[in-house]
Amino acid sequence: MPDGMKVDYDGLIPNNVGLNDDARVRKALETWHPGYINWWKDMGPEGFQDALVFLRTAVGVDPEGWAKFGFVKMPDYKWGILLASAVEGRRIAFGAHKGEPVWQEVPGEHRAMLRRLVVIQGDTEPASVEQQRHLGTTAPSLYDLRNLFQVNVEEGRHLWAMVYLLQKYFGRDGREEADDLLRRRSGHPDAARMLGAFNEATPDWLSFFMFTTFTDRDGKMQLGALAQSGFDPLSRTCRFMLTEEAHHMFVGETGVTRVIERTCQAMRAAGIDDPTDVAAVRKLGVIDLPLVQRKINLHVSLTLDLFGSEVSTNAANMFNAGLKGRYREDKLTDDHQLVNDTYPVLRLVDGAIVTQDVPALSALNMRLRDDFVGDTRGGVRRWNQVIEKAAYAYRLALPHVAFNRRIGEFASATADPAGELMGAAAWEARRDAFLPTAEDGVYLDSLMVPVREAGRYAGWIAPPKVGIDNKPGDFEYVQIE
Ligand code: BYC
Ligand code: FE
Ligand code: FE
Repeated sequence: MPDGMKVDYDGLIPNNVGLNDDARVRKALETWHPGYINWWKDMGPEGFQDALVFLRTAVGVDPEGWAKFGFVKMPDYKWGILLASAVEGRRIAFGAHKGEPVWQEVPGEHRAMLRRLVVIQGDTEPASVEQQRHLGTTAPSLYDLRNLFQVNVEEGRHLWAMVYLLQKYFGRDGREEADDLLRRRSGHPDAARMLGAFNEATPDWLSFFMFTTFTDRDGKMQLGALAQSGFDPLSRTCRFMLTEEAHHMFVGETGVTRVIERTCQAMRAAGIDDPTDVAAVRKLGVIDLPLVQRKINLHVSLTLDLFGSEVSTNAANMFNAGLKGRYREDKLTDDHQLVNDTYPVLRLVDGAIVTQDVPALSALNMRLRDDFVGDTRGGVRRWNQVIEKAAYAYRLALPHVAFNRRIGEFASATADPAGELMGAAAWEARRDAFLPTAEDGVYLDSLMVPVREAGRYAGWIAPPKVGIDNKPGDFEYVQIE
């Protein structure tokens, strides 16, 4: 096995970074560990800390079969520190340092910026666990319950990944940042998480599936950009995290697919021809498609905010410094410095949405957001195929990027999901057609009753096509008590 791929499972913290030979960092992490476990027990999945859960654990970083499946109590999960293998002779691929060897230590001139990136990335991971902590009590099946917990333990591992970087490379202030990551809380009035979307509630399973479809996909895009970093330990960490992210988006996208499937089946069986006849559809105990659309509108707009301002000097500085590249920078074929390039950005000018060419370096957030929007289209198309197959004319769509924004160019705009600008009063008057309403919440709550018999599913969601790790339909993914 190539060096750096061996995972040491004997100590408290499984790792392939040679912790056994690094007494200082091992001690720092072992000191941080009890606080993490306390946080997990306080803020992690509520009510299931003693359940045996069928989880995958990373036991290597080679693409083939790194996952080992088995039953484990979540607090005993082996949260490891795993870096993808080093690439021999790797060089910085972009920015002012392009062509120089990658850094194995923090470059002093960029220290503050790099620390901030690692802290922001780290902050989102426990935030999502906190946001999802109540969902276990209403899971629609043991299969879904297990998927929720798999996502949760891996987000916990992503926190470990960033804490390792802080403890190993940032000395005392890194240690303080690592402690603060356990102190902030999603939605807390005085100690909130750093980015907007991570302080929102995830009140029901449809929101969970939307979050993992869209917000975890922001994770994919941001990790993709950080995987290009000239700071090699960050790059290697993110490359391995990306292999886990794929499963999170799978859980989300197939979750929404199964909701739509069930709704279409139930409507057909009841002879309903009009999917917008919400009263009739809700009598069947399934989730109407207009509500699915409103949830898409909400979660997409919250997630678009996570890309920051369209025009951003922070983004330009991070790129120039060689810290954060573009999505798939290594596959792009320009000069990777962008000093003389422009990029088209959507802006709000004199009350109209227009496209303006701006210096490409300042438009990197916009560019990553464009890549994100492109990446989401396949999922929405697959959702629509389910509706089409059931012979309904209804179609789901992504909202326009100007809709319901709090960050960037459109923070002050009031646009509908199609991108039509309107007055604030007109927008307010139509709000309930755009975004989930209090009544929607009450209806969803009424559906969120737990199903805990192996192989059974709540009435609002279809069973999955295949089991996890090819297990049969009646497999008991979570053994409660
Ligand atoms: N909320 O130049 P600007 C994931 C702040 S998800 C609150 O516009 P910049 C995951 C910004 O910090 C991926 N504040 O933006 C998914 C700045 O503040 P300062 C997470 C915001 O800096 C699911 C000011 O506004 N990783 O992994 O270019 C489950 C002006 O900033 C927001 C990352 O995001 C906001 N939405 O870009 C679990 C990667 N947006 O400095 C996990 C690391 C902006 O003036 N982060 N601000 O005080 C970054 O690359 C950048 O910080 C951002 C912002 C892209 C987030
Ligand atoms: Fe993550
Ligand atoms: Fe994730």
